[in-house]
Amino acid sequence: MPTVAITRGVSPGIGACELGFLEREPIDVDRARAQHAAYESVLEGLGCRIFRLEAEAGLPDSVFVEDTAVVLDEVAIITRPGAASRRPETGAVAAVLGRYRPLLHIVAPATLDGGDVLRTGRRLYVGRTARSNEAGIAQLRELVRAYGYEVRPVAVRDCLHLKSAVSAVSASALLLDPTHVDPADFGDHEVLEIPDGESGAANALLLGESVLIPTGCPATRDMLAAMGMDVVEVDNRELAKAEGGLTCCSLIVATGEREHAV
Ligand code: CIR
Repeated sequence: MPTVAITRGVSPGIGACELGFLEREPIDVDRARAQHAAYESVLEGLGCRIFRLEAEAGLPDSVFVEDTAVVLDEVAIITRPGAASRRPETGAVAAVLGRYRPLLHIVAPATLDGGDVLRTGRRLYVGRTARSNEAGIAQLRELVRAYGYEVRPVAVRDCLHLKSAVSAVSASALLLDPTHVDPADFGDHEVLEIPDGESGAANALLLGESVLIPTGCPATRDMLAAMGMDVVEVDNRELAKAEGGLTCCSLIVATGEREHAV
């Protein structure tokens, strides 16, 4: 199926990004841009058409487009990010997503970050984090109910987003860091715990039959490869200093043949 990956250029202001759990360290914008471009090339190589939004100097975190929307088969939900500085990011993303899906919106006082929403089939796991509040979870539940999706809140400990700690690596398997989420919350899935010391690998991006994981996680790579998965390593070290992972930098949209009128 034709697939679009919506991305956004790395802001020259990325050094002023929001941080939840990391100490601030300098980010080399040129290196971040080179790594981001390589990431886009990987997506392109795996069959995505890249729709790259312009970098925004005044929106330090705008490269992390995942947080601005939840894309489902039938609709897309434009979020209201938990960090106030990130709320102006949604407009440009909504303008593009509106071509492909009818849009629904999370509204105040609710907050929700797309990084807190993990979809498996017709179920949406939603992380309870500093970024996604109870009103956000409740609004999401109401918005998607008509489309047959069930929303399941999940506790997240000591990390930014749910998907920092658990992500899908196949239609049935989840890759998970048990220091941040409880494997029992995902009991009816095959749960693969990340090898010791490779916490960053818990944020993997499944694209078709391929799984993107960050470089520097050889035990995870070997574990997934031994299960027959096509594993692609992507160097994301510069944006990782801004607490961004591989899912964060794109919104993957299966487009079918039709586009909606804008
Ligand atoms: C933030 O704190 O919002 C950004 N510095 C990082 C966002 C990463 N996004 C994600 O995990 N989905």
